[in-house]
Amino acid sequence: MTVEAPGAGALCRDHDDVVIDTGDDLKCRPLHTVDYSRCVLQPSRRTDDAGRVTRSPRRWGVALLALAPFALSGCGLSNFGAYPGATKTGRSTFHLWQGFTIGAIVIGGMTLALIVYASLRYRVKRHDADAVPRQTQYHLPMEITYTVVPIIIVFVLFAFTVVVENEVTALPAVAASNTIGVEAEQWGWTFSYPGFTIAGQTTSAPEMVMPEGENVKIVLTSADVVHGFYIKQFNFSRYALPGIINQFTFNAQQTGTFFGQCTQLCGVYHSLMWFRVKVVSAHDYGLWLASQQTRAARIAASAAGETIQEQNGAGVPIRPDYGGGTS
Ligand SMILES: [Cu+2]
Repeated sequence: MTVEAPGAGALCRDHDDVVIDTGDDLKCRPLHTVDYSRCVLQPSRRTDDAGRVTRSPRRWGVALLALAPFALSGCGLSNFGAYPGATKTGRSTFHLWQGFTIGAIVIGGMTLALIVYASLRYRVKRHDADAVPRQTQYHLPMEITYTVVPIIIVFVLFAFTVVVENEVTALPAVAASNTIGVEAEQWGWTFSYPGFTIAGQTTSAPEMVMPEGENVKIVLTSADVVHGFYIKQFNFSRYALPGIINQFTFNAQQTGTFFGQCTQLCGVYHSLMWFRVKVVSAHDYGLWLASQQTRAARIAASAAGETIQEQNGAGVPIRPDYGGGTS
Protein backbone atom coordinates (compact mmCIF):
# COMPACT_ATOMS: atom_id res chain seq x y z
CA MET A 1 0.00 0.00 0.00
CA THR A 2 1.30 3.42 -0.93
CA VAL A 3 0.08 6.88 0.01
CA GLU A 4 0.49 10.04 -2.02
CA ALA A 5 0.89 13.47 -0.62
CA PRO A 6 -2.17 15.59 0.24
CA GLY A 7 -3.79 17.60 -2.52
CA ALA A 8 -3.03 15.03 -5.18
CA GLY A 9 -5.09 16.83 -7.75
CA ALA A 10 -8.55 16.06 -9.02
CA LEU A 11 -8.68 12.51 -7.71
CA CYS A 12 -9.93 13.70 -4.32
CA ARG A 13 -12.66 16.24 -3.74
CA ASP A 14 -11.23 17.32 -0.45
CA HIS A 15 -7.70 18.60 -0.97
CA ASP A 16 -6.81 17.60 2.55
CA ASP A 17 -7.37 13.96 1.63
CA VAL A 18 -4.63 11.66 0.50
CA VAL A 19 -4.74 9.06 -2.26
CA ILE A 20 -4.22 5.51 -1.05
CA ASP A 21 -3.09 2.97 -3.60
CA THR A 22 -4.18 -0.43 -2.26
CA GLY A 23 -2.71 -2.27 -5.20
CA ASP A 24 -6.15 -2.90 -6.72
CA ASP A 25 -7.64 0.57 -6.57
CA LEU A 26 -7.08 4.19 -5.66
CA LYS A 27 -9.02 5.58 -2.70
CA CYS A 28 -9.28 9.01 -1.08
CA ARG A 29 -9.02 9.05 2.67
CA PRO A 30 -8.67 11.80 5.29
CA LEU A 31 -5.07 12.17 6.28
CA HIS A 32 -5.67 11.41 9.96
CA THR A 33 -7.20 7.97 9.20
CA VAL A 34 -4.11 6.61 7.47
CA ASP A 35 -2.13 3.97 9.32
CA TYR A 36 1.37 5.02 8.41
CA SER A 37 2.89 1.93 9.96
CA ARG A 38 1.64 0.02 6.88
CA CYS A 39 2.34 2.70 4.28
CA VAL A 40 5.05 4.15 2.12
CA LEU A 41 4.79 7.90 1.61
CA GLN A 42 5.38 8.95 -2.01
CA PRO A 43 6.30 12.49 -3.06
CA SER A 44 3.35 13.09 -5.36
CA ARG A 45 1.73 12.10 -8.65
CA ARG A 46 2.58 13.82 -11.91
CA THR A 47 0.44 16.98 -11.82
CA ASP A 48 0.07 20.06 -13.96
CA ASP A 49 0.17 23.68 -12.76
CA ALA A 50 -3.49 23.50 -11.70
CA GLY A 51 -2.81 20.47 -9.55
CA ARG A 52 -4.59 18.00 -11.88
CA VAL A 53 -3.11 14.55 -12.35
CA THR A 54 -1.59 14.27 -15.81
CA ARG A 55 -1.60 11.12 -17.91
CA SER A 56 1.45 9.00 -18.33
CA PRO A 57 3.26 9.34 -21.67
CA ARG A 58 2.96 5.56 -21.95
CA ARG A 59 -0.75 5.95 -22.76
CA TRP A 60 0.13 7.88 -25.88
CA GLY A 61 2.38 5.01 -26.89
CA VAL A 62 -0.49 2.55 -26.53
CA ALA A 63 -2.76 4.82 -28.60
CA LEU A 64 -0.15 5.09 -31.36
CA LEU A 65 0.31 1.32 -31.28
CA ALA A 66 -3.45 0.85 -31.77
CA LEU A 67 -3.37 3.12 -34.83
CA ALA A 68 -0.29 1.47 -36.32
CA PRO A 69 -2.15 -1.37 -38.16
CA PHE A 70 -4.12 1.19 -40.14
CA ALA A 71 -0.93 2.93 -41.23
CA LEU A 72 1.05 -0.27 -41.84
CA SER A 73 -1.59 -2.42 -43.58
CA GLY A 74 -0.05 -1.63 -46.97
CA CYS A 75 -3.17 -0.29 -48.70
CA GLY A 76 -2.50 2.78 -50.81
CA LEU A 77 -4.72 5.65 -49.76
CA SER A 78 -5.55 6.63 -53.32
CA ASN A 79 -6.86 3.23 -54.47
CA PHE A 80 -7.66 1.54 -51.12
CA GLY A 81 -6.05 -1.71 -52.26
CA ALA A 82 -8.10 -2.08 -55.47
CA TYR A 83 -6.99 -1.97 -59.10
CA PRO A 84 -7.61 1.28 -60.99
CA GLY A 85 -9.17 -0.74 -63.80
CA ALA A 86 -7.95 -1.20 -67.38
CA THR A 87 -11.43 -1.19 -68.94
CA LYS A 88 -14.29 1.31 -68.89
CA THR A 89 -16.40 -0.83 -66.59
CA GLY A 90 -13.34 -1.76 -64.52
CA ARG A 91 -12.76 1.94 -63.87
CA SER A 92 -16.40 2.51 -62.97
CA THR A 93 -16.19 -0.40 -60.53
CA PHE A 94 -13.02 1.09 -59.09
CA HIS A 95 -14.65 4.50 -58.59
CA LEU A 96 -17.59 2.81 -56.90
CA TRP A 97 -15.15 1.06 -54.58
CA GLN A 98 -13.42 4.37 -53.83
CA GLY A 99 -16.74 6.03 -53.02
CA PHE A 100 -17.84 3.17 -50.77
CA THR A 101 -14.51 3.17 -48.93
CA ILE A 102 -14.52 6.93 -48.38
CA GLY A 103 -18.14 6.72 -47.16
CA ALA A 104 -17.21 3.89 -44.80
CA ILE A 105 -14.26 5.87 -43.43
CA VAL A 106 -16.41 8.96 -42.82
CA ILE A 107 -19.29 7.07 -41.21
CA GLY A 108 -16.99 4.74 -39.28
CA GLY A 109 -14.92 7.71 -38.10
CA MET A 110 -17.99 9.59 -36.88
CA THR A 111 -19.29 6.48 -35.11
CA LEU A 112 -15.93 5.85 -33.47
CA ALA A 113 -15.64 9.48 -32.39
CA LEU A 114 -19.10 9.36 -30.77
CA ILE A 115 -18.24 6.12 -28.97
CA VAL A 116 -14.96 7.53 -27.67
CA TYR A 117 -16.61 10.80 -26.64
CA ALA A 118 -19.42 9.02 -24.76
CA SER A 119 -16.95 6.61 -23.14
CA LEU A 120 -14.78 9.43 -21.83
CA ARG A 121 -17.47 11.97 -21.06
CA TYR A 122 -19.71 9.59 -19.12
CA ARG A 123 -17.18 7.17 -17.71
CA VAL A 124 -17.47 6.15 -14.05
CA LYS A 125 -15.47 8.43 -11.80
CA ARG A 126 -13.34 6.72 -9.19
CA HIS A 127 -14.57 8.91 -6.39
CA ASP A 128 -18.19 8.61 -7.51
CA ALA A 129 -18.59 5.03 -8.64
CA ASP A 130 -22.31 4.80 -7.89
CA ALA A 131 -23.35 7.95 -9.71
CA VAL A 132 -25.74 7.43 -12.65
CA PRO A 133 -25.48 9.89 -15.56
CA ARG A 134 -28.51 11.93 -16.56
CA GLN A 135 -30.89 9.60 -18.42
CA THR A 136 -32.39 10.63 -21.76
CA GLN A 137 -35.29 8.90 -23.50
CA TYR A 138 -38.01 9.62 -26.05
CA HIS A 139 -35.81 12.17 -27.76
CA LEU A 140 -37.91 12.22 -30.91
CA PRO A 141 -35.68 14.36 -33.18
CA MET A 142 -32.69 12.19 -32.35
CA GLU A 143 -34.61 8.94 -32.91
CA ILE A 144 -35.86 10.15 -36.28
CA THR A 145 -32.35 11.23 -37.23
CA TYR A 146 -30.67 7.93 -36.44
CA THR A 147 -33.42 6.04 -38.25
CA VAL A 148 -33.63 8.17 -41.38
CA VAL A 149 -29.92 8.83 -41.92
CA PRO A 150 -28.92 5.12 -42.29
CA ILE A 151 -31.85 4.54 -44.65
CA ILE A 152 -30.68 7.45 -46.82
CA ILE A 153 -27.12 6.07 -46.77
CA VAL A 154 -28.32 2.63 -47.91
CA PHE A 155 -30.39 4.14 -50.73
CA VAL A 156 -27.45 6.24 -51.94
CA LEU A 157 -25.14 3.19 -51.96
CA PHE A 158 -27.85 1.15 -53.70
CA ALA A 159 -28.39 3.79 -56.40
CA PHE A 160 -24.69 4.07 -57.27
CA THR A 161 -24.41 0.27 -57.30
CA VAL A 162 -27.33 -0.12 -59.71
CA VAL A 163 -25.86 2.46 -62.09
CA VAL A 164 -22.47 0.72 -62.20
CA GLU A 165 -23.99 -2.77 -62.40
CA ASN A 166 -26.13 -1.76 -65.35
CA GLU A 167 -23.03 -0.44 -67.06
CA VAL A 168 -21.10 -3.68 -66.35
CA THR A 169 -23.89 -5.97 -67.60
CA ALA A 170 -24.83 -3.90 -70.67
CA LEU A 171 -24.56 -5.71 -74.02
CA PRO A 172 -24.09 -3.16 -76.79
CA ALA A 173 -23.95 -4.30 -80.42
CA VAL A 174 -20.47 -5.59 -81.28
CA ALA A 175 -18.85 -6.50 -84.62
CA ALA A 176 -18.36 -10.22 -85.26
CA SER A 177 -14.58 -9.69 -85.40
CA ASN A 178 -14.72 -8.41 -81.83
CA THR A 179 -16.67 -11.37 -80.48
CA ILE A 180 -14.56 -13.89 -78.57
CA GLY A 181 -15.83 -17.23 -77.31
CA VAL A 182 -14.22 -18.37 -74.06
CA GLU A 183 -14.50 -21.96 -72.91
CA ALA A 184 -13.05 -23.09 -69.60
CA GLU A 185 -12.05 -26.69 -69.06
CA GLN A 186 -10.02 -28.73 -66.59
CA TRP A 187 -7.48 -27.08 -66.64
CA GLY A 188 -7.17 -24.55 -69.35
CA TRP A 189 -8.88 -22.09 -71.64
CA THR A 190 -9.96 -21.96 -75.28
CA PHE A 191 -10.47 -18.60 -76.97
CA SER A 192 -12.48 -18.77 -80.19
CA TYR A 193 -12.21 -16.07 -82.87
CA PRO A 194 -13.88 -16.06 -86.28
CA GLY A 195 -11.96 -18.73 -88.18
CA PHE A 196 -9.57 -20.00 -85.51
CA THR A 197 -9.10 -20.84 -81.84
CA ILE A 198 -6.36 -20.40 -79.27
CA ALA A 199 -6.15 -23.04 -76.58
CA GLY A 200 -3.77 -23.74 -73.75
CA GLN A 201 -3.61 -25.65 -70.50
CA THR A 202 -2.02 -25.13 -67.11
CA THR A 203 1.44 -23.61 -67.40
CA SER A 204 1.15 -22.79 -71.11
CA ALA A 205 -1.22 -19.92 -70.12
CA PRO A 206 -3.11 -19.16 -73.36
CA GLU A 207 -3.39 -15.55 -74.43
CA MET A 208 -6.60 -13.77 -75.34
CA VAL A 209 -5.90 -10.85 -77.67
CA MET A 210 -8.32 -7.92 -77.89
CA PRO A 211 -8.30 -4.37 -79.28
CA GLU A 212 -8.01 -1.19 -77.25
CA GLY A 213 -10.85 1.33 -77.22
CA GLU A 214 -13.43 -0.96 -78.87
CA ASN A 215 -16.28 -2.97 -77.43
CA VAL A 216 -15.39 -6.66 -77.25
CA LYS A 217 -18.10 -9.20 -76.52
CA ILE A 218 -17.12 -12.24 -74.48
CA VAL A 219 -19.27 -15.39 -74.71
CA LEU A 220 -18.29 -17.51 -71.73
CA THR A 221 -19.07 -21.13 -70.91
CA SER A 222 -17.47 -24.28 -69.46
CA ALA A 223 -16.83 -27.69 -70.98
CA ASP A 224 -16.97 -29.62 -67.71
CA VAL A 225 -17.26 -28.16 -64.20
CA VAL A 226 -17.75 -24.70 -62.69
CA HIS A 227 -14.82 -22.34 -63.30
CA GLY A 228 -14.25 -18.65 -62.63
CA PHE A 229 -13.12 -16.17 -65.30
CA TYR A 230 -11.24 -13.47 -63.43
CA ILE A 231 -9.03 -10.66 -64.69
CA LYS A 232 -7.85 -8.71 -61.70
CA GLN A 233 -6.83 -5.52 -63.53
CA PHE A 234 -10.25 -5.40 -65.18
CA ASN A 235 -11.91 -5.65 -61.74
CA PHE A 236 -14.05 -8.35 -63.27
CA SER A 237 -15.05 -11.91 -62.46
CA ARG A 238 -17.76 -14.16 -63.85
CA TYR A 239 -18.70 -17.84 -63.47
CA ALA A 240 -17.95 -20.17 -66.38
CA LEU A 241 -20.79 -22.69 -66.07
CA PRO A 242 -21.32 -25.91 -68.05
CA GLY A 243 -24.41 -25.63 -70.25
CA ILE A 244 -24.81 -21.91 -69.52
CA ILE A 245 -23.71 -18.99 -71.71
CA ASN A 246 -22.59 -15.82 -69.90
CA GLN A 247 -22.09 -12.75 -72.05
CA PHE A 248 -20.47 -9.44 -71.20
CA THR A 249 -18.54 -6.63 -72.83
CA PHE A 250 -15.07 -5.25 -72.28
CA ASN A 251 -13.78 -1.95 -73.55
CA ALA A 252 -10.07 -1.80 -72.76
CA GLN A 253 -8.69 1.66 -72.09
CA GLN A 254 -5.00 0.83 -72.23
CA THR A 255 -2.71 -1.56 -74.04
CA GLY A 256 -0.68 -4.15 -72.18
CA THR A 257 -0.74 -7.73 -70.96
CA PHE A 258 -2.98 -8.54 -68.01
CA PHE A 259 -3.09 -11.59 -65.79
CA GLY A 260 -6.16 -13.80 -65.55
CA GLN A 261 -6.95 -16.95 -63.63
CA CYS A 262 -9.67 -19.38 -62.63
CA THR A 263 -11.22 -18.43 -59.29
CA GLN A 264 -13.28 -21.55 -58.60
CA LEU A 265 -11.68 -24.64 -57.10
CA CYS A 266 -12.17 -26.93 -60.11
CA GLY A 267 -9.77 -29.81 -59.57
CA VAL A 268 -6.17 -30.87 -59.08
CA TYR A 269 -4.53 -28.24 -61.30
CA HIS A 270 -6.92 -25.39 -60.54
CA SER A 271 -4.05 -23.31 -59.17
CA LEU A 272 -2.30 -23.47 -62.55
CA MET A 273 -5.35 -22.48 -64.59
CA TRP A 274 -3.99 -19.16 -65.78
CA PHE A 275 -4.40 -17.10 -68.89
CA ARG A 276 -3.27 -13.74 -70.19
CA VAL A 277 -5.18 -10.94 -71.84
CA LYS A 278 -3.17 -8.93 -74.34
CA VAL A 279 -4.66 -5.59 -75.31
CA VAL A 280 -3.27 -4.11 -78.54
CA SER A 281 -4.24 -1.13 -80.67
CA ALA A 282 -7.25 -1.62 -82.96
CA HIS A 283 -4.94 -1.49 -85.98
CA ASP A 284 -2.63 -4.17 -84.58
CA TYR A 285 -5.62 -6.28 -83.63
CA GLY A 286 -6.88 -6.20 -87.23
CA LEU A 287 -3.47 -7.28 -88.50
CA TRP A 288 -3.18 -10.02 -85.89
CA LEU A 289 -6.69 -11.32 -86.63
CA ALA A 290 -6.01 -11.45 -90.37
CA SER A 291 -2.67 -13.22 -89.89
CA GLN A 292 -4.19 -15.81 -87.56
CA GLN A 293 -7.07 -16.45 -89.95
CA THR A 294 -4.66 -16.91 -92.85
CA ARG A 295 -2.54 -19.26 -90.77
CA ALA A 296 -5.59 -21.27 -89.67
CA ALA A 297 -6.81 -21.55 -93.28
CA ARG A 298 -3.38 -22.75 -94.39
CA ILE A 299 -3.26 -25.39 -91.65
CA ALA A 300 -6.79 -26.54 -92.50
CA ALA A 301 -5.93 -26.79 -96.20
CA SER A 302 -2.75 -28.66 -95.41
CA ALA A 303 -4.58 -31.10 -93.13
CA ALA A 304 -7.25 -31.67 -95.77
CA GLY A 305 -4.55 -32.29 -98.35
CA GLU A 306 -2.85 -34.84 -96.13
CA THR A 307 -6.11 -36.66 -95.62
CA ILE A 308 -6.78 -36.81 -99.36
CA GLN A 309 -3.29 -38.08 -100.00
CA GLU A 310 -3.68 -40.75 -97.34
CA GLN A 311 -6.95 -41.91 -98.87
CA ASN A 312 -5.45 -41.96 -102.34
CA GLY A 313 -2.31 -43.68 -101.14
CA ALA A 314 -4.21 -46.45 -99.37
CA GLY A 315 -5.89 -47.40 -102.60
CA VAL A 316 -8.92 -48.53 -100.66
CA PRO A 317 -11.96 -46.29 -100.40
CA ILE A 318 -12.60 -45.27 -96.80
CA ARG A 319 -16.19 -45.15 -95.76
CA PRO A 320 -17.06 -41.70 -94.43
CA ASP A 321 -18.01 -41.80 -90.78
CA TYR A 322 -21.58 -40.49 -90.53
CA GLY A 323 -21.81 -41.68 -86.95
CA GLY A 324 -24.63 -43.48 -85.21
CA GLY A 325 -24.45 -46.88 -86.98
CA THR A 326 -22.24 -49.66 -88.24
CA SER A 327 -23.82 -50.46 -91.58
CU1 LIG B 1 -11.08 -23.84 -63.12
